Amino acid sequence: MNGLWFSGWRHVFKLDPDRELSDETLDRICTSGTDAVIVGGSSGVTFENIVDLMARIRRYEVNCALEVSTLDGAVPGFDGYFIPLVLNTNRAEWITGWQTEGLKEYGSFVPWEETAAQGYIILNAEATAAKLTEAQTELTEEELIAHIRMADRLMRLPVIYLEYSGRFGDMQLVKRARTAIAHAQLFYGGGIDNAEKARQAAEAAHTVVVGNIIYNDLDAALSTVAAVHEVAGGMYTR
Ligand code: 1GP
Repeated sequence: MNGLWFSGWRHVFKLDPDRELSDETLDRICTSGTDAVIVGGSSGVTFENIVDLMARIRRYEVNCALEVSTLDGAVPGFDGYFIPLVLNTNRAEWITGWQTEGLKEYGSFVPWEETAAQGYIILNAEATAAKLTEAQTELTEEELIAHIRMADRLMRLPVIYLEYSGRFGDMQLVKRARTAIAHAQLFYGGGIDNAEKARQAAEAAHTVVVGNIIYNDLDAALSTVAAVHEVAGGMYTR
């Protein structure tokens, strides 16, 4: 893989700082055997609710990263930081605009060794992130592959994130996207609500992100950990 701090991650739970999570649920998530917990969300994210959630996760040994998606959401104390760049939007502020604003303010404090850009390609028009960023979600396969090559070959982004948040995506398309990648680590997220979907996603992408189901059916969410690890054990050597 790429030798970066997240390169071994196959299964990730994504927790939304704007949603309630009991101590018991958090305990089961953090001790589930997942490779990491990512804190991130598309709305209602504040410095305070990120700090609160981070402090609770920090009681556990699990890797914990923050997806920084707002200017005041850069909270110190995580193991790693992801900076999303939305690639399939015409709104420049979501590609490099807000990110540059953030660097104007916090650029001297960024822990660069533990910070990585994510090239987001949002493919579900109903996702909050798609609406917020006015993402062009209806991509043909040819257009998707062009975005992949832009991210992977030209921009050399370490992560490409195919985001279907809220809906299970087209795994054949995800697989074809993966085969077009030479360097980046492919994250897939969206609509994984059982072990079978987790298994399919693990066969298609390098890293599988499970979010919403944590809040609706914890046992189903927990079942995705073993499903991904069964598929992913030694599958990718790059
Ligand atoms: C959201 O990709 C993640 O950013 C996971 O999606 O919430 O649909 O599981 P779900």
